[in-house]
Amino acid sequence: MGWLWNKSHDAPDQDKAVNDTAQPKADQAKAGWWQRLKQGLKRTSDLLRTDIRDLLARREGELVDNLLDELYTILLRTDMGPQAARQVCDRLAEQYRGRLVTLDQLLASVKATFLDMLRRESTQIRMATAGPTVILVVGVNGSGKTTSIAKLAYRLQNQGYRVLLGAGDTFRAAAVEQLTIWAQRLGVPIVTGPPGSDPASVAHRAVAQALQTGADVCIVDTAGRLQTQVNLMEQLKKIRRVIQKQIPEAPHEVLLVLDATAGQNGISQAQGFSEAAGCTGIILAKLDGTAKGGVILPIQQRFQIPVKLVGVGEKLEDLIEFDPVQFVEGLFA
Ligand SMILES: Nc1nc2c(ncn2[C@@H]2O[C@H](COP(=O)(O)OP(=O)(O)OP(=O)(O)O)[C@@H](O)[C@H]2O)c(=O)[nH]1
Ligand SMILES: [Mg+2]
Repeated sequence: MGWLWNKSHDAPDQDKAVNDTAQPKADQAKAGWWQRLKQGLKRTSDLLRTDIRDLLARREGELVDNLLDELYTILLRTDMGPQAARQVCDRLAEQYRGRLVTLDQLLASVKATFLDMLRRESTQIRMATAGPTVILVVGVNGSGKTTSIAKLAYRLQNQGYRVLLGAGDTFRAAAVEQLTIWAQRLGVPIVTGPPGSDPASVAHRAVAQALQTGADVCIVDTAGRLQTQVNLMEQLKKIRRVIQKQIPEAPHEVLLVLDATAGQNGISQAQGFSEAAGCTGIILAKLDGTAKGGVILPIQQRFQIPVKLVGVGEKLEDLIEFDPVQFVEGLFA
């Protein structure tokens, strides 16, 4: 196994739009990446910045001790959960008890607490050292699996990998069609099966074709399901077994797609799912559709697996790697 997915960006040291065609490509990519993250987190950052600034303006001249209750309520609105919000307030109390605090000081303290809470793990996709890398994508209905697969395929393609898709959601005819359209747009091969056919058979044929054609990555879509649907969870296990028979160390990744707009309840549900399906990483989709970007904190606390990618829009470019430092910057940008 290797960790071949190199990071393609550094800190977003500047915020300005890139329009200079003479600027090196890497700088443009970096700025584009930062703009997308910032845009994706805009709803959350608007809430955080505006509400915290308003709080300080309204309560000007008051000691930090008197602001903490209201700050706690603001933080909760981003869905970061009581534990994280309390930690933020505790740190502020420790640092500034009995004193006044400026907006900059307060934001710096909040950011520092967030950073302490976010785990630093490898967000790189685990790639096979030889032969195709198989990535299975799972999650509840409508969480963003199929769209994330298209975006992931696009990302990998741009990194020079030859990608093949497996339409393992045979449950709905429209699902095969949806992935086929993406495959055509991306110009990548796709393996499909008739509606209602066994998804494990599609997965098998997809991996077989990847092996035969020398594809680098085979990404397999699956139908949405709940952890409580025992048959469907068994079906996932069968898909895994079939893949493993062809390539013993595969699937190299089982990515769980979570819908950021589903809030904390959705996250709790998905925890059991993740364990039952043997997930290895999380894609947090639809961050752009919510002011609840703080949900990343409870996700990191509850799941034993890393958030690897975040979805910040519906376009192919809108899937970016999760980087805690940049993420926290984006929350307050
Ligand atoms: N704004 C936004 N929309 C997204 C994102 N990811 C997915 N979507 C949208 O969410 C909807 C559901 O996405 P799908 O990819 O079809 O979800 P799915 O998990 O495959 O759904 P099922 O196959 O029905 O379980 C679509 O309208 C997507 O365009 C994202 O990061 N941002
Ligand atoms: Mg789908």
